[in-house]
Amino acid sequence: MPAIAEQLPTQSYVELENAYGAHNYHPLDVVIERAEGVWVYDVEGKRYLDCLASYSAVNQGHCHPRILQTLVEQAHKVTLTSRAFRNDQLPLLYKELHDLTGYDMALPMNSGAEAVETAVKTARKWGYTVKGVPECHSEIIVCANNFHGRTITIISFSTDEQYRRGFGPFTPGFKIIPYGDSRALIGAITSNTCAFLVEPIQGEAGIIIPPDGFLREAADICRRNRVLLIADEIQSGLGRTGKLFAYMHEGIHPDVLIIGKALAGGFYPVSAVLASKEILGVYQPGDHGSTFGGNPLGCAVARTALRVLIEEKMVERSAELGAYFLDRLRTLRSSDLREVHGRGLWIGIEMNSPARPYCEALKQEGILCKETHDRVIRIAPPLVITREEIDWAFDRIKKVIEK
Ligand code: IF1
Repeated sequence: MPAIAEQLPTQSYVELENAYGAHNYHPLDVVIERAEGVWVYDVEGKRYLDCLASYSAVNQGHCHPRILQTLVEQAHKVTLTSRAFRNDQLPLLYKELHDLTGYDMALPMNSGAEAVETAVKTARKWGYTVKGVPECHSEIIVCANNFHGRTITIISFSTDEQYRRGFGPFTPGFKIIPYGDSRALIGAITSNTCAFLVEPIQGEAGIIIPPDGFLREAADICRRNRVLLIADEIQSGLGRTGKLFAYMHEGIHPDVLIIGKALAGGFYPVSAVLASKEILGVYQPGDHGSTFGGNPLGCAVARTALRVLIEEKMVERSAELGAYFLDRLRTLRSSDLREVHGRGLWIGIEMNSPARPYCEALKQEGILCKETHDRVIRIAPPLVITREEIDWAFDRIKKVIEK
């Protein structure tokens, strides 16, 4: 194995990966060795502007120095206590999350999928113990084209055949309605409905923004029917759309909020479910847990990642620079270009043909981005991107799209 700093050529890493790793991904052939802010560097020394930001997990920019310092300092002190004992970071993270979001309580986990699972468990238990749904009859409503993660329960309510094929049997108890359709939501609710789980903007589906007012109507419908509104803001949250959370564009307050990804600035997997005392109060000691959830290293990192996001005005940057980027991208002209849409620094360039060749061409130009749902080039750089870097990116995107 090569020592650090003595690199193999790209192709050697690709071959190793193909030989010894499961092929559950088809990544671009760029082997990243280090990164800083919006820039990543490959093993050949080539520099790229990162327009994916690890699916919004590095909103604060790669290797943010303040978060890095916290990671190192906390790693020298204590990293893991398990929840059998208390640690001095988790209570502070709880309080800071409360102060930042207004939610009473939080339940910490690690990956996004675990937090979604936790929200589903919470909604079911709330349904049985508070709402009075007969045991094992819980129903949860979700949307078509959702993406909430990869566990068996979560793929049980996916509408993407590839995510489900070969993985059954599935978890029952979910109903699927079209995204953005409040009449369908009303129609799907029964006395056994515990929750409506929704992405305020659908990421994987192609950065799909629902019709204006949909979330407000959904919140209203849920409240009138005693159904919990659960917002999955794992990807849309923490500044990506130009607000702290995407639900804020509609002035609502979901009953349950799921966060992850940028919560720890890309240094560490930290996720959480936030809700009121009435809702998270359903848990008794022993009901649910995780070895790593709430560990002091993750909590310390998350505390600084949140502080950096707020103090360095990244949410405001996302709103302002996202609008600027979107305006510029809307001037693109090509017969293959269908539509440019987005909110904050989360922009989809929808083509009439597969987006993958465009992503390959952009890589040649020094921009890394990832297609989604075949025909959408998604642009989601770290929120620390500057106007000059957007101009730099735009020139290259223009060259590739208008070629
Ligand atoms: C992969 C997509 C993005 C998410 C929302 C929960 C999760 C995710 C709204 C689960 C995760 C990731 C997973 C990653 C690719 C990526 C993705 F294209 F698949 F949909 F971001 F757009 N809710 N999204 O977006 O969080 O368990 O992964 O921490 O390769 O599966 P996780």
